[in-house]
Amino acid sequence: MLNRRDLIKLTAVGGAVAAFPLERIMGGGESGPRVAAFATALHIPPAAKPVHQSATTDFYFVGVHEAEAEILPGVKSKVLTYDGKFPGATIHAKRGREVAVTYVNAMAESTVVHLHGAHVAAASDGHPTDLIKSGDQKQYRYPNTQQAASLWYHAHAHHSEAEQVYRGLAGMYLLHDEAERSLGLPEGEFDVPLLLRDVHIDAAGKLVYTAGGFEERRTLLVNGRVQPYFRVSARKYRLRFYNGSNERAYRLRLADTSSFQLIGSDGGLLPAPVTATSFDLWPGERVEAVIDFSRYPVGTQLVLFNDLGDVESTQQVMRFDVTRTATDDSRVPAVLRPLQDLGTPTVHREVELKLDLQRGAFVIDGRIFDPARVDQQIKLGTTEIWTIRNADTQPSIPHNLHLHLVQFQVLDRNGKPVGGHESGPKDTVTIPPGGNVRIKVRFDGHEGRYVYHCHMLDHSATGMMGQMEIKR
Ligand SMILES: [Cu+2]
Repeated sequence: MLNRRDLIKLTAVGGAVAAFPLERIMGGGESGPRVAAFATALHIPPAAKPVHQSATTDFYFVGVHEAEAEILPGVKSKVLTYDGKFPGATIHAKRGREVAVTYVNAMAESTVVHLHGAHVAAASDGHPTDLIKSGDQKQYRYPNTQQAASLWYHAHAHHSEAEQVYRGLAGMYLLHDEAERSLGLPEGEFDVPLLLRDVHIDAAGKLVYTAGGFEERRTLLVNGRVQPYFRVSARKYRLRFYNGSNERAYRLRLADTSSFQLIGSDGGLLPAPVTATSFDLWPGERVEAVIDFSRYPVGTQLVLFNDLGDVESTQQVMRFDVTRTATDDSRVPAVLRPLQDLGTPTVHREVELKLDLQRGAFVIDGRIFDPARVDQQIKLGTTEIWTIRNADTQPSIPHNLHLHLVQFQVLDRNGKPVGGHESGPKDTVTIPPGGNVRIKVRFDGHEGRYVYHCHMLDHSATGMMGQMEIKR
């Protein structure tokens, strides 16, 4: 990662005049308060309750407003929330049954809500310029025609998405289906979503947001609480890891480096479970793992480590405390869900991600996002290969591209096939500095304008976003 000194050096060498101060993009180095790790129980966001259910649709009504949350024990923090909850309530959807959510914006600023990973009509996608202004409301309709997946909803108004998500506007959305249920995976209380993120919080509980200030965000939260402990039974759990951080990547492993099974990715189940001892989780990504705690005696405490952290507060994510024995009739079958056949690619595109030091913005193909411009004209029903290049070697900056509307397949990274959770359906993929990734993607089902952008939200907020228009 780039440090401040490198950047100052670069800026001096390039003689660049930044429209957006670079120290605001790249951040500084101070740290937040030290809070004792594992002092708080894991919080599991409540299930959202529909206000009405018709024959076809579950209706939800959600206020978007400022509220207080207890992030540091005994301290109230001002946050932005969906219905006062940090993070938002978890929406449970069933494949084939529509969900309609009306968001009422009671904040002073505009917002947009995007359901990340969802296959939805453009009018409900949460385009970054499709604003819900202060005092207004908007209903989004989600058809839930895609396979079961760990989706999430979050703020997406252009320029303010990074700060609004940072301040709390994010929640999880679990789409279930019968095919998945029939597999016998752990379910109910043994199926647990875990939203990981970092924050820069001062001793008074104030969330400090500086665009690009990732180096100062040295407190890790899981479902809104600092480094919690989670009391588990000695049995299998399905854990759905979400990376809701603006910029931080995680390399997660158990303290004893024992193995577990990866079963899912952004867009749902992998074709088959993959045994692993660690996995990487980049902003916007989801990884599902089944961990079997039955191999541990009651009384065991097992820390989940982030090997990309550099101090204790960013290395220790949470702790599993095995507190009781349990029966377990769940299983992880050898076959989960075959990958969808995306067809034969007929179009090849290239996309380049880069920091533009002259303009002080992150750009795609040399351009800052402009909603009036269409960057990719796409014919409905085509299968394409996109080669995504990350040109940021000096300074060295990772990026991770997210495409709205679709789930794609990652063909290779720097010419080598990918594995692990990247063998499943994906909507967000990381591209290392100087590297390239090829994806295969089919544009089907919906026409209209959608965006693709870096999911390091501090990057997209400056303009690292493009627009694709899908037409018949
Ligand atoms: Cu980026």
